[in-house]
Amino acid sequence: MHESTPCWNRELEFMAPDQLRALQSDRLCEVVKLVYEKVPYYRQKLDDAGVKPQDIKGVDDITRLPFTTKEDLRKTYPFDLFAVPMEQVVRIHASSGTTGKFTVVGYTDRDVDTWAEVMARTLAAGGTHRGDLVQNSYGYGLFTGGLGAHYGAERIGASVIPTSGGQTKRQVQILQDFGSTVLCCTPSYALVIGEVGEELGVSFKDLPLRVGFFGAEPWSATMRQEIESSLHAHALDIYGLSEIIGPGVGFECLEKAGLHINEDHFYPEVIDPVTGETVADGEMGELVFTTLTKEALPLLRYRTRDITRVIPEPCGCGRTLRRMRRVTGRTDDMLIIRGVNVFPSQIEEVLMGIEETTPNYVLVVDRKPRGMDEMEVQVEVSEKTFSDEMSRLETLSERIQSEIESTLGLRVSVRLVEPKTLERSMGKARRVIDRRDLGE
Ligand code: DLL
Repeated sequence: MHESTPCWNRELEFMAPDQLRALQSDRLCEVVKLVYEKVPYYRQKLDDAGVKPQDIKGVDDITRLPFTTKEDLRKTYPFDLFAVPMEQVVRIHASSGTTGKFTVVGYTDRDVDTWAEVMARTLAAGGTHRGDLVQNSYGYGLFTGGLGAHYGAERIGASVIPTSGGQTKRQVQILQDFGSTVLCCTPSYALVIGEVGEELGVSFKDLPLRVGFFGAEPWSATMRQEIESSLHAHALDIYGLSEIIGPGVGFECLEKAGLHINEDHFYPEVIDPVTGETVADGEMGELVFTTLTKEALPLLRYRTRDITRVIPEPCGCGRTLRRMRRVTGRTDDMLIIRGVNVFPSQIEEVLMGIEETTPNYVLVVDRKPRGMDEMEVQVEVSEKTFSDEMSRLETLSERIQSEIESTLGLRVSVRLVEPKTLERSMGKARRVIDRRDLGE
């Protein structure tokens, strides 16, 4: 069965676990040496932690290394964590985040090559091959989505259509006229494409589109069903972050049962975000990565702030690369409303379970004059529901309110809005509007 699993690099994706661990150990020793010798900031950090490169003999010693955080990237802004001179940097990307400065990342020739390799694995795992038409609607630019998917598809030898995000009608026209077989974009934009296509009378089931690679923001299992039934194609989750390389850190295979981590290049750990201790195998926590092969921006134990768990059981596809569960939230996405911890994804789950609503919602958080925090859930209802009687809409809004209350233990107000009134995004969707002035 495994011989028939579509894949890009059989040798590395199906490597015996002990061999993989030996490779990771060798590479870890190299990277610690590299940052100690080439990056003064890291040398200082390791000296402060009392660790010398020769103390690290393999991945079992990794917990002796200090963490790297977004704060370290800020302090070294823009280039001071680079381990090579600018003459060897062939590309720079940056992500803006919600607060503060850009996070700037650099790549050598070999880093770009590694990136194409891990993205080729990602796309091949969903069956992409030479001859496929890959419509790449991730944004091209400082964001890593566009060029990351682009190089991966080219590495496979597929034909890339670099549409970038936006101009949705044109996206639908290209999908139809060119007969794109593969689509890459954020899951929220996939829904927008489906919605606009439907308005234009496109019958997706008659199009050759086979599979989509969706990531860059959290989404749920229910959202997968929505996308698959709208676009009539497989919807696979892909994960990554600029600091580590961009997209290509983790990818789903057609089993759709969690994301394989390209762990020969990015060594994963899951920690308790409060204590920093490693959690037991399979427990939820904050994902941490050490880059094992990066040259321009090698990072030790980088705290992603993404919450997930490692799935220790082997996957039905036969790959030995361990899997992680889909990322449902970030430690810093967590809203604290009247003392209750709320992740937007929990509200999304509730909304997705209610048939009369659509996947378009926004959470507006505000602080009342007396200092009480309030959250309003604005959600679009379906056309059919919207034309219902007022009283039925009221019942629906009460039902949503009570389901959220029983799931989260938090009373929120619910505002049902007309279909297609909430802002659509062509990249990462903005789900939370926090009007509280909480300072920095
Ligand atoms: O979003 C890279 C990427 C591009 C991934 C295209 C997948 C597809 P950044 O802009 O640096 O990089 O944002 C990274 O986005 O730490 C997560 O919080 C979130 N994220 C990325 N992929 C997923 C996903 C790109 N599949 C941050 N599920 C990460 C949930 C995701 N969150």
